[in-house]
Amino acid sequence: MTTRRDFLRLAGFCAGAAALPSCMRAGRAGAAPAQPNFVFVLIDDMGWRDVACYGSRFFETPSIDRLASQGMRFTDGYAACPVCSPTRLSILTGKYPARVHLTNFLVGQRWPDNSPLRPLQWRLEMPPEELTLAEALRPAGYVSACIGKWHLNSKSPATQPGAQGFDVVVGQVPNHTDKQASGFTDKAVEFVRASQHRPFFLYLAHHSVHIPLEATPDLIEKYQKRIRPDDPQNNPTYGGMVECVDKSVGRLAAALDELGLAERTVFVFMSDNGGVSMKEGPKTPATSNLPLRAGKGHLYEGGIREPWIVRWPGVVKPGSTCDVPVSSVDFYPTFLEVAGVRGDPDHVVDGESIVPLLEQAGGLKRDAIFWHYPHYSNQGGLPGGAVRRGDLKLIEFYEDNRAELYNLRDDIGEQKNLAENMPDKAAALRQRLHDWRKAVGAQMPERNPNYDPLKPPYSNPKAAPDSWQSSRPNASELYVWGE
Ligand SMILES: [Ca+2]
Repeated sequence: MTTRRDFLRLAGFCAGAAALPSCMRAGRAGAAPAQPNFVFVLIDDMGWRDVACYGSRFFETPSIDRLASQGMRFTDGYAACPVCSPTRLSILTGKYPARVHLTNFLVGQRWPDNSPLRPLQWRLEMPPEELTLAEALRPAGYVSACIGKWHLNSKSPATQPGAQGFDVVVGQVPNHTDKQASGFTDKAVEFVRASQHRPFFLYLAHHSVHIPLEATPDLIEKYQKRIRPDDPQNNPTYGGMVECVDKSVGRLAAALDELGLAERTVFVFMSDNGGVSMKEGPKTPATSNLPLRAGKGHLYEGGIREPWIVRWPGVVKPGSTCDVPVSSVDFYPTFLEVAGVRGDPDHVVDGESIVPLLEQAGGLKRDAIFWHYPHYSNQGGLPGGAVRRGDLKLIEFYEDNRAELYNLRDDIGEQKNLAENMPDKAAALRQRLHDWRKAVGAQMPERNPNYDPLKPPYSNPKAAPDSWQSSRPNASELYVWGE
C-alpha cells in the first residue's frame, strides 16, 4: 500500500521532472505549458448578479468583465454552502462541508431558543489533517500564498493557513480604507512578482464586500448618481465596495500581463456565498440578487449561485459560457489535474474536475450536486438541504420535512413549487438527497421536545437577527423584490 509520504514523494518527483510527460498534462495540442500558476480571487458575500457581465446595470466591474471576456463564464456556478467558512473548506479540500461537519460559519450562530430543532454542534475548525490544495500542490513544486480572509481556524495554531500548506500568509494589512482590498492586492502582486520563476498558487480572499458596508465618500457619491428607480440594486456604499474588488482584479491581471505570466496562469474569480439581500445591520440590504430568490444564508439560488469565472489562456475559449452546474468542491480536483498532480488516494474528494468543461471537450460524469445547511442563518434561512439534478432543484426543510421543487430552466426565481405537480420527481430527488447525506455522514439536527409553536422563536427579541425581527420569518417573504 502506498503511504501518504510515498505518494507525496512520487507526486513531487513526477510533477517536478520534465522528462516524465505522462505525469503532466502534456500532449494537448497548442495547450498552455504544464504546471500553470493558479490565481484564485474569492470575494466575500458577493451576489451572482453583482457583476456587469452577470447582468448588473448598477455596479461597474470592467476588470471582472474583461476576465470573463478572456475566459469562461459559468452561469450555474455554485458555492457549496450559503455561508462563509464551509464554502472556503470546500474550495481548499474538494469536500462537501457536510462530510467534514463544518456546515456553518465560524463562529457566531444565533439559534432560536424556541425552535422545532435542537441546536446542532458543527465542527469549529478545518481539521488539521485535511490535505489542502496548497499542501497537495506543494510536492509538485508550487509555492502558495493565502492573502486575506481564512475563516477556517480555531485557536489551535495547527488550523492556521501556515500549517495548511501556505508558504506566505497575510491576514491583515493596516491603513486601508477599502476593507484592506488594496493592501491585500499589494501583497498579492508582491507575491506574484517574487514567485514568477516557479509555479505558484495565490489564494486571495478579500474581506470585502462583507458587512459592515463602508466606502469612500467619492465612491458613494458616484454610485448615488447611478441609482435608478427600476433597478433593485441601489446601494451606493456597496457599489463602492464592488468597485474596489474589481480594481483588485484589474491590478492583479495587469501584474500578470507585465510579468508575462498571464498566458500560463489559471485565473479564477468567485464568491463564497450569495449577496446580502435582506436587512443585516446598518446600510443593508447590500444588494438584490434578482431574478434569483433570497440571498446569503438561504438555499434558494440567491444564497448559493455565484459569479464563477475561469480564465486559462490557450485552453479556455475567450468569451465562452458554460451552463453545466458546477460547485466549489470542483476546484480541488480541477487544479490537481491541471497541475499534473494525482492527489492523495486517502484524501476523499467530492468534486469532479471541470477540465472537460474548460476545454469544451465533454461533460461531467456526475449528474447531481448537493447542499446541507442544518442551521438557522442570520439572514433568516432555515435548516435544510438541497439537490440539483439537471434543471430540477429540490429543497428539503428539516423543521417539518416539507420539500419544494423547482425547474430552474423555466423558473430561475424559484416561484413555482412543483412538488405536488411532480410527486415522483420530488420523491426521487428527496431520496437522492437522503442517500447523499448518508454517504457523506451528514449530521442532522434532532427534534426539540420543548418546542412551543405558540411562543416566539427568541425569548429575547433583541437576540434575534435583523431579518427575524419580532416574529418567525416566512421564508417566501424574505427576499427583497426591489422596493
Ligand atoms: Ca461570506
